[in-house]
Amino acid sequence: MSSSIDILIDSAADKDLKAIARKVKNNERITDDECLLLFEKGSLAFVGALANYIREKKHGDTTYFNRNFHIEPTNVCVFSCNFCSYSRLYAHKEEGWELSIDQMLDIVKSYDGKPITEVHIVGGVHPKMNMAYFIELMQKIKAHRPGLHVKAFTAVELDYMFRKAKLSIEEGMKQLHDAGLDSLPGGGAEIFAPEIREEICADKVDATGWLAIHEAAHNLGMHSNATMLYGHIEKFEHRIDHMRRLRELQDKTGGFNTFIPLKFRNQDNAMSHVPESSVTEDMRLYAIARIYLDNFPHLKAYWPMLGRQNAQLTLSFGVNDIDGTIDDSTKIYSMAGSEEQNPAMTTEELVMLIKQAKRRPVERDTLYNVVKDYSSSMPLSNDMQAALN
Ligand code: V47
Ligand code: SF4
Repeated sequence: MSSSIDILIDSAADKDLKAIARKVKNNERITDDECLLLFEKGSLAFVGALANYIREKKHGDTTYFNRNFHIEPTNVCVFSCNFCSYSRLYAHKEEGWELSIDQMLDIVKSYDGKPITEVHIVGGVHPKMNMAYFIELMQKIKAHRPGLHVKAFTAVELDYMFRKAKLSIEEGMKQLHDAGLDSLPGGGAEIFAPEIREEICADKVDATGWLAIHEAAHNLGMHSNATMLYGHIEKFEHRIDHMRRLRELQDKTGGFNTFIPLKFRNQDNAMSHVPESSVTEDMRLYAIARIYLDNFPHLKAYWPMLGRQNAQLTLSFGVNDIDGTIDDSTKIYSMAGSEEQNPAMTTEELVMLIKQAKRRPVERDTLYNVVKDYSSSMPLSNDMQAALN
């Protein structure tokens, strides 16, 4: 009997697409040219089936989520990315917020006794929130709750912090790691190609700097994620260039956990005239990323940005992780016009969302250790059960 991948190989009309399907079957890496071909010629059904084959080979039906909360120390930012709906320039900081260390610690304490495994801390780049400030924050969080995994600071925030403190990347990273920083989120990557970066975020850390910061973290044994802000003015070539640089660093260090494509949202920012990508294009991108990034263990859909239903759909296009049960403390997306104005989902809702897609919900910690398998253990309320049937 033919397997699904054999049927796909046999049915591909284009000989180059057929060759790509064969490579996927044989666990071979696709080239940049082949990736471009997928973007240009691969139908949603074709790339989706290939991505799903890879996803099921790597993870079966398992779909991860985690229980985390976000802290955004400030939305005051010295940079002025054109896609950002969130930051307030330092010159207009009366419109922004700045949390003190005690206020952030109070947020951490508000989760005492709750089964949360991670705090995700990112925000604008405030000129007065420096290394000493964040070292104290890390130390206090760890003193209060040593088992809480601290995933914090984009490479943009770190680059600014280290330069201000006149520290090398290696030294700065070591100081924060020693203070309690466990891993890095994937933000700030946007699109690496300089001609696009110049147009959308000219004044912040460039590709070389972003990659060097993640490499330094990996060399200390820390893990990190990588994002790509897509669906604006970039071309397919720029997406491939971005993913190629990530694939190369991953070959070197193996330190990336997850790739997270972030769909550009166009509300209330300096790029509001740029139309947003269609759902078909979103799904094609997820699928192609799954095929190209063969050395990334996980592919995540960030549901507050995509919306719940589209995030659910990505589970058939290579995605095996839908982030966390975040509460409504994150504003960067709701301010950019994302689907979710108050992004909060209970564990029960997340489990249902995954089960509706006929996948197996598994709660993980930041490093993908299994916390709990919900495939059969969670009794759903009658309403939820009815929605599943
Ligand atoms: O780098 C800002 C993006 C990122 C917009 O590592 C926008 O687990 C779309 O990286 N439209 C920060 N995106 C957030 C981030 C992240 C999120 C969730 C999980 C993880 C992780 C990381 O938000 C920025 C930028 O690419 N962003 N504005 C916008 N208008
Ligand atoms: Fe600042 Fe980040 Fe917004 Fe850029 S995306 S302006 S670095 S908060």
